[in-house]
Amino acid sequence: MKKFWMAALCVVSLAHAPDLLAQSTWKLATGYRAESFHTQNILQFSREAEQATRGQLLIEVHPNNTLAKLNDIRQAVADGKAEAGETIMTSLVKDIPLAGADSIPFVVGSYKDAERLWKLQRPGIEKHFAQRGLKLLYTVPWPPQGLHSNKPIRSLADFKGTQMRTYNATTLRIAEMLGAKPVDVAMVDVGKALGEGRMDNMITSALTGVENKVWGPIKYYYEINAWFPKNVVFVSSKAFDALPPEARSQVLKAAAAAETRGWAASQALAVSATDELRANGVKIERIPADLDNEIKRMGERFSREWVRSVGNDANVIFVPYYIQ
Ligand code: PCA
Repeated sequence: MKKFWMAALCVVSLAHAPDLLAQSTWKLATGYRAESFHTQNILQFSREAEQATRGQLLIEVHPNNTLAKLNDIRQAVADGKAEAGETIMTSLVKDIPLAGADSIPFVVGSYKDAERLWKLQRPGIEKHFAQRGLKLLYTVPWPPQGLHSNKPIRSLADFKGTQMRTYNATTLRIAEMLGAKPVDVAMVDVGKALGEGRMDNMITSALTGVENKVWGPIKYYYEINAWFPKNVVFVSSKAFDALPPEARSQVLKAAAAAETRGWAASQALAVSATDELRANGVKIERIPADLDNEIKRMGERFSREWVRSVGNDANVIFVPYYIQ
C-alpha cells in the first residue's frame, strides 16, 4: 500500500513538473497609483494571466513610480530592471514619434474614433516595439482631456505667464504654444503641487482631477475634449519569448481581455468623474467660441509639427483615418 502511495505521489508531481520548471516572474513597473483604474486593470490582467498559465507566469505589479519613474519605464525594461511596464504612450515620442498620434489636439473626439485610430496605429507601434526588443500587450485610453483652471479662461491671453502643469514632451510643447510657463508635475503629485501653489492650470482628464481631489484650488473644468492619450502595457521580448508557446498565447488572450475591459472602464469613468468634479464644487463650463477656434488652430500647428517629425508613418495612419 505504501508503495502505491509513493507511486501516486510521483505521478502527481511529474504531472506538475513542467509547470514548476517553467515558472517565470515578471516585475511590472507603472507610474500610476495602485488605486488608479489603469493599475486595477493591470492587477486583474496579472491574476488572469497567472490563472490561465496555471501559475507558470507571476506578474508582480510595482505601482506609483516605485520601481522606475513613469517616463523612464521603457528604459527600465530595456535595461532589465523590470521585465514589463506601463507608461503613457506620449512618454515615448522622442524615440518613437508615432507613439504621439493619440495626443495631437482635436484629431480624436470620441471613444469610437480613438478606437479607430488605435487600430491604425497599432501595427506601426508593434513594429517599432519589436525593433527595440519589446512586445506590446495592450493599451487603454485615459478619459478625454479637458482644461482644469484656478481662474476662468476666456481667451488665449488668460494662459500667458500662468503655471501650466505638464507631464511629458507633448504637454510641454502645448504649454509653450499657449504662452504658459510649463511646470513638470507627475500625475501622483498634482494634489501636492496645487496645494503648494506651483500650478494654475493643466490639461488632463476629469478623472485625474478626481484622483487628485483638485477641488479647492481648481475652480473650473472645461470639457474641451482635446485628445485621448493611451497607456501602453508591454514586456521585454526576451521575457515573453521565454514562456512556453501555450503560456504566451494565454497571456495575449488575457491582454486582449484587459484591453476591452479597460476601454469600457475609461468610457464609464469619463462621465462619472465629471459628475464628481461638479459635485465637489468645480464649475463645468464651455470655453467661448473665439478661444475654441484659436486653440483648434494651435492644434493644427501642433499636428503639422508632428507630421514633419514622423514622416511617412503619419500618412499610413491619418490618410485612412480621415477617409474611412
Ligand atoms: N491623466 C494623466 C495622463 C492623462 C490623464 O488623463 C496625467 O494627468 O498625468
